[in-house]
Amino acid sequence: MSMSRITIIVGIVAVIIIVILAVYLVSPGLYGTYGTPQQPVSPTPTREIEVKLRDNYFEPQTITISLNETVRFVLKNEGRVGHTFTIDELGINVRLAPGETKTVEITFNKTGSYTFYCIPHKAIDMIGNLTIVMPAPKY
Ligand SMILES: [Cu+2]
Repeated sequence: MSMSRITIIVGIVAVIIIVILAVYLVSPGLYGTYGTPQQPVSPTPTREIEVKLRDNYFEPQTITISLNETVRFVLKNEGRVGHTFTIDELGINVRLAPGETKTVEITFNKTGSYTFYCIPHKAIDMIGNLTIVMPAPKY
């Protein structure tokens, strides 16, 4: 093998190594050992809960959710007047005309409790309670 051929082979190998290193450094996370994943995982609902809005109460009126659950609330206005599903602390305010159904997804990442209510009927007790609890341990 001539000297010039060895030089060419060494050159090609060097270029390949440089390309591999460049790809590795430019795309951290692809290999799992460098950096952290850059895209947050979009939560998929772990549970669907139907909430009926009637004249003038919620059904159910108490809802218990486990910590870190993502819940899709299916809100159905079965009344003859407009109602809202409102949770001040979470910035949620869904208005529903009679007969209307809407969904809202919420991820609960701290324990505690929230009041949900209907704006026009809060004064006559159209109120419910959401409690977020630690999930039962799995054995
Ligand atoms: Cu109402």
